[in-house]
Parts: sequence; structure tokens; C-alpha cells
Amino acid sequence: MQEIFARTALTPAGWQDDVRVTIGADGRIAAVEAGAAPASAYRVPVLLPALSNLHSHTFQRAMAGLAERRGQKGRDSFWTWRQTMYRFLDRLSPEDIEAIAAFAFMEMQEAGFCAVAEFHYLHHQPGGGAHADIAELAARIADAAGETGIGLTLLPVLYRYGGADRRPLADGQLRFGNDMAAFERLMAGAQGHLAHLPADTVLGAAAHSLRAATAEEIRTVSALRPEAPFHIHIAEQGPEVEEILAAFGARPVEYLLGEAVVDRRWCLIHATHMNAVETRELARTGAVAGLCPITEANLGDGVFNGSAFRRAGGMLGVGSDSNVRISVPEELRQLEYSQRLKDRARTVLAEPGASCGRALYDTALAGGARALGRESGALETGRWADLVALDPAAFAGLASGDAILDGWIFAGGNEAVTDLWSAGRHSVQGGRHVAREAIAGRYRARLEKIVVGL
Ligand code: NGQ
Ligand code: ZN
Repeated sequence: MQEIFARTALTPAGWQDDVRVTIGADGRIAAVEAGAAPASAYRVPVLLPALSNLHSHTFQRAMAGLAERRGQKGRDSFWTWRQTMYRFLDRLSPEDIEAIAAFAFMEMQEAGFCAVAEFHYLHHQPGGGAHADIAELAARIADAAGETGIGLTLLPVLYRYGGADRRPLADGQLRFGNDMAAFERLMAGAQGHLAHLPADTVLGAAAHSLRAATAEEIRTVSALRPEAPFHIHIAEQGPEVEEILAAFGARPVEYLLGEAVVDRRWCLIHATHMNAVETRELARTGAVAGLCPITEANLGDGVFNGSAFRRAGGMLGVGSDSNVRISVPEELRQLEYSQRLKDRARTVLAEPGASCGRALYDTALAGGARALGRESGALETGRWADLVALDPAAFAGLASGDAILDGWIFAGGNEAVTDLWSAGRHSVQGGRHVAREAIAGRYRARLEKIVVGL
């Protein structure tokens, strides 16, 4: 049993003072009591349910800041970035991949994320040969999660083709490919590698995109684990929308909704480009729109239609995707600011009279928990003890009510995070991950070798 005492906490009944949270040995919240005495409990100023990060490719963390030089000719774009990313990933060994994943997971926890959906498509050796264990790299991700204590929803990804015209995979993409039989072996292997992780671990599945898998394959993979989350990249780039429209006669979200039974277990990553009908129809399914505001800005993707999706009652959450920068407050801020710039308005994602920070946080809590298939997202008995503690002094902010969230998201940063628990695992203490030194040292040594001659 652990006990935490918070001066103030965000509970299902709203903000309450002098809250004592008891965490059971099973990692779940055993009791939440307001107006309590601190006794010998671990004290924090502010306690919140922690967010789940609904989309990550951890290996891309190691190229953060290394893809910001303009090319010699033409226009830099998502597609030129992708070429750089393919060249980069071709250098990575299983040991590199594990070291980078551990580092990124640690940073996520220090940034306020209790759990992550790892959209795992880097499966094979450079050139495409399978490892002796086809799920070797899934094992590396699992071990990294185990080392850091982050909650893991692992999504092994089916990636079959190089485009909607069904051209074969080429170059860096060769490491991603599996036919359906190999993919099923990979899923079974991944399940084995997750067995030693804690009980909050989830195995879902994914198809990379409409470019990389057929509708038939998407239906097959989504049925492999019928109760678990299923994710797909959907409509990130203008040229991607054009490619799908030309190949299948429908826009990406329109096409997917016509071909598959999309429901609450689905998460559509980068539902960026939707027309009014797609926006309404997607909202109706209960699927989560998985937005990655920092990465989408970094890659020049375009802006999601947030106000319409919200009016239609759509679910959304945030992910750190390329991990170019990992931060809960900055993702939520970028999400809202993109909407303000698009609509030329303020407080776009809040209801009339409501706090914008609170609206962003509540939305991402619910969307993240749903997208990860995780019993999380509230300080409530029975849920996983996914908790984050903040010190509002870090942003010289008020320490009560929704002003905490408005201050943290619009005027603060990661440094306000003092503690974080993932299903009761107290991985961040005093603002630092408990294993930071070892994980950061190993990462730095690996990175120096990876980038030689880049
Ligand atoms: C990815 N990343 O799979 O890592 C993609 C780029 C693609 C983002 N979409 C590659 N941010 O979509 O083909
Ligand atoms: Zn992605």
C-alpha cells in the first residue's frame, strides 16, 4: 500500500482539498478521501490523473533536432523528412532501439505521461531479413517499458505496401514488411514478450495506413484481438488524401468508414484532413481521433477541424508521435493554438464559461485512456493508479482549481511535474525518473555511435 496526500486534487467530483489517495499492491486506486489528514502519507501540492500518450514511434526520438536542416533543392516536406527518417532507422540495431525506447519512455514519464501506445512497425533487420525471433524488436520495446515502469499498450503494425498503388516496399521500408502469416507469428511472439510485464500492459494491433495495407487486410488485423485497441494512420497529408482518392475513389476517412466497422476500440491517428461529413461521421463512431500536435506542426501536416469535431461530440487524445519534443503541456497548448490560428478565435476547445486548460486535459484524459484500452483517466477506486503531481510554483501559478491547468498548459512546462505513478509504479520522484542516470548514459553512448557520418 502507498498513500499520497495532496493539498488539492482533481477528482470525479471536481477539485477537492486535502485528498488522500491509497494505492493497492495491485497498482489500482484503493481509496480516495477528501478532507483527510496527511498522517504519514507522501505529500504533493497538486495531484491529477495522468494522461496516456496515444501515439509514439520511440526510435524517432534519436533523430530529434537532426532533421531540421533545409535540403539543397526544392521544398522540404513531410516526404523529404520521411526519406531522412528511413535512412536514419536503417542504422539502428536492436540494442540501439531498446536504449532509445527506454530514454523516450523515461522522458514521457518526466513530462507527465503515465502510459504510451507504441505504434511498432520497425520489425526486421536492415534489408528486411527477420530476426531469429520475429518479435525480437517487440521484446526490446517491452524490456524498455519494463525498465522505465511506463504503462505499455503495444501495437504491432502490419505494413505491406509502399503506397496505395500497392507498389512493393523499398529501401528503409524493408524493415517493416510482413505477410499475414508472418504478422500472426509476430503477434504471438509479442504476446509472449509482454508476459513478464505488469498487469496493466495491453497488446493491441495496428495497420500502418491505407497506403500500406488493403481494406481486407485492415479488417483481418483488426479482428485478431477483438477486444483490444486497433490503430491506423489515416489522413495526415494533403498528398495522402489525393493518393487515396485517386486509388479508391473516396477520401481516407470516408473510405475507411465504408470498409470497416469502426467503433470505440479504434484510434485514427492524424485525422487531420476531414471534410464536414467525415468529421460528423467519425465523431459518431466513438473512435478516438489521435492528434499529435507537435509532430503535425513539425511536419507541416495541416490543421485538424477541432471545433466541428467537438461540436459533433467526437473523442480525441494526444500523442507524441515522432517524439521531436515530449511534453504534456506543450502538446495540449499546440493543439489549442493551432485551433486559434485556424479559427482566428480564442479558447476554441472549451465550452462557454469553462476553463480551456481543464477542457483540453479532460478531453485528452478520456481519449488517451480509450485509445490505449486502459482503465485509467480518473482518481477513482478500481482504476489504475495513473497519477501525476505538479508544483504550480514552477510556473508561478495559482495553486487551486482550474487555474492550475490553465497555468500549466499555457504558461508552464515539464518542470512542473514532480512525481508520476504508472499503475502505482512511482517512477518520477522530485522531477526526475528514478533510473535517469543509467538510461540517459546508455542512450547518449548509443546516439554518438548512431550519428557518426550522418
Ligand atoms: C511514420 N510518421 O510511420 O513514422 C509516419 C511517417 C508514413 C508520421 N506520420 C511515415 N508522423 O506515414 O508513411
Ligand atoms: Zn505515426
